[in-house]
Amino acid sequence: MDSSTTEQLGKEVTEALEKGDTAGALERVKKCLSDVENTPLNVAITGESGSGKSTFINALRGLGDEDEGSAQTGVVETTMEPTPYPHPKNKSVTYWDLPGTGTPNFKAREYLNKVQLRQYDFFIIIASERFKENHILLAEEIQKMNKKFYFVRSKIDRDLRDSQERRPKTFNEKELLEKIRQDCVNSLKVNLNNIKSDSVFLVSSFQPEKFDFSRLLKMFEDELPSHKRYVYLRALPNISSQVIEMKKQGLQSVILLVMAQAAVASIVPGLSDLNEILSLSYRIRGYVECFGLDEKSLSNLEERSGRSDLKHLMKSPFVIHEITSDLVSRELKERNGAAYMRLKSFCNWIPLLSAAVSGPLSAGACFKLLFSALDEIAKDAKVALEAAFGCPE
Ligand SMILES: Nc1nc2c(ncn2[C@@H]2O[C@H](COP(=O)(O)OP(=O)(O)O)[C@@H](O)[C@H]2O)c(=O)[nH]1
Ligand SMILES: [Mg+2]
Repeated sequence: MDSSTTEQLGKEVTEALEKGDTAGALERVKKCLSDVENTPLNVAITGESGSGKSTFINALRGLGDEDEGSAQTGVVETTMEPTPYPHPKNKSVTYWDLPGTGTPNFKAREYLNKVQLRQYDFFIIIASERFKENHILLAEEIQKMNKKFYFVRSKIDRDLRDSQERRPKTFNEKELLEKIRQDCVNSLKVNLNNIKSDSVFLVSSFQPEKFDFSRLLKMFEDELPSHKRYVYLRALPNISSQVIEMKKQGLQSVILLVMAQAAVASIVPGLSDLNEILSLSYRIRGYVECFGLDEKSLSNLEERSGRSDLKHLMKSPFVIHEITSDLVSRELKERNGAAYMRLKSFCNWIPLLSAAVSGPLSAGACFKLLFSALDEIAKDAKVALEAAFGCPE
């Protein structure tokens, strides 16, 4: 969310409030929130058949090969149409598996027309070996259309394993990675002279917590237009502390809008239960799912990592217990102390004062609850990740 969005919103809400149109002001905030949360993001993944596109898409969606809704991998591509894979928990984000680029007489322009280049926000060009002429032709055409592309060199785990098996005495992981990176850059440099060594990302979709996967995700974030950032961040796989932190900050930026909604709602006559208006339980449940700490995701993580104790390491009540509105109300009270209780009973006692007194306090209380819940859920996510895979940065 950028400052022009919030400035524009501030102006509209002020205008509505000056006219005494509190319901209208509330509508504006709600619409802004809904726009931020539902902006579509379409990412295209292209490369030769067999290069690892489908597996990479699964990794981006936080799915393993056998998970429900995962893209089929290791199969010969038969379709010539782009296949959409919506994010399992975030329907605004869609990854598109584009048809293979490896055909002889490949025509980049025709290919891009066929797959409707315009609908994508950016492109990922994957190769499991060196980049070839077709990849470069594609990149040049994408560049002409003023769209961004990123080069991903996949299956790095396989390169490392092969080399270690064949040359166990001289094997040096760092040197090998550097060599692969340089090879890729050299093959691209022939035509794309602004390619730098950090423009190629070495990834393993089997071990996204390693190599350049996190750096790639950070690069997308840095280069996305700000109105698309929130949906993007929400959809990220929880592969490293860095990604979890990025995600937390993205989610925090929207709490400010929720807070604005709470503040406006508190002066709209007749609205009093902010917990309900702001769908606090729903939001906090969203955080837990977003960080992969819901029952099912945690079980999956335990299975993948061979650790059976991850659930016991969790501290947030929202991760440990089912998130009911009772739990949320209890936490709201606990986290905001006795003052909240006193004012609340005061408001019940004099209904006319309800909006004036409980409003701002409740808005503040809801804000505090969302902020602290997000913070502790993100912390639990880091603990789970660290326990599962060591300590990926
Ligand atoms: N070792 C390793 N194998 C991979 C990786 N990504 C994909 N593969 C394997 O490469 C084969 C082709 O992958 P797939 O995703 O179906 O490629 P696509 O045809 O481009 O969609 C499958 O057997 C995958 O399991 C990876 O990061 N590491
Ligand atoms: Mg495929």
